[in-house]
Amino acid sequence: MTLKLYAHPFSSYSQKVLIALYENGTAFDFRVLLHDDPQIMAEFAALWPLKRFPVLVDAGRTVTEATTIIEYLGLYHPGPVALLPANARAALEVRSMDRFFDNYISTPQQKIVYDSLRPETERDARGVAEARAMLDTAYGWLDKTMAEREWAAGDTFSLADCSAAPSLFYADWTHRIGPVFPRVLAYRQRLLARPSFARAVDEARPYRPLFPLGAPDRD
Ligand SMILES: N[C@@H](CCC(=O)N[C@@H](CS)C(=O)NCC(=O)O)C(=O)O
Repeated sequence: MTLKLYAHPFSSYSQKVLIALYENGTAFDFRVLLHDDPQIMAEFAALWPLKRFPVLVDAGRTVTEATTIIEYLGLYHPGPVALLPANARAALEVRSMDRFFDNYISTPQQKIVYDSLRPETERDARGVAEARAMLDTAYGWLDKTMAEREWAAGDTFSLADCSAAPSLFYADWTHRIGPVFPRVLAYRQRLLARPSFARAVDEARPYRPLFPLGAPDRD
């Protein structure tokens, strides 16, 4: 039975799962969420009324939330690249870094982008300022944390890097990572060079005009 992934190539949380699938060469049916495809949109809405993507369907079982999907793939469809260490103590660091990228990079980044889609009169200037401040604090913490690390949790590419790659990619577009954070910039470049993420970035290129803040002319 083929895995089905309801997702969009330009979406950061979709890319997080795509990286995991590409790392392991896992076959799946990419159900691309396009508003002009009512069939797929209706399937998706029926699966997950909260309408946040990606969503994975495996033999009738629906799995939501990018982190859970990646853990699920590791348990039920493992490939050559284990994205969570078998050792439970080592796995804690991976999970902790995964939460960091979701909560303190992606969440404020999305806040800024979603705010820009609101009518001027409904914008939340204070919330956006707080999101920018959180990103600066998160960049600073990450810059120190990456001093001795190649990947987010140490020497091995993991779930945390699947989270880091799209979150830092779009965070830089939204609230630029300045030269005062050289290790974050270098880590972002390492992620861009990873073939699984490079493929996700390439597949998303046609959608760059959709970026609400205006996509810069660079990766
Ligand atoms: N906590 C969810 C977040 C997923 C998420 O925010 N997905 C975005 C796309 S990157 C989405 O569904 N956006 C649609 C919307 O906000 O209406 C996860 O980890 O999968």
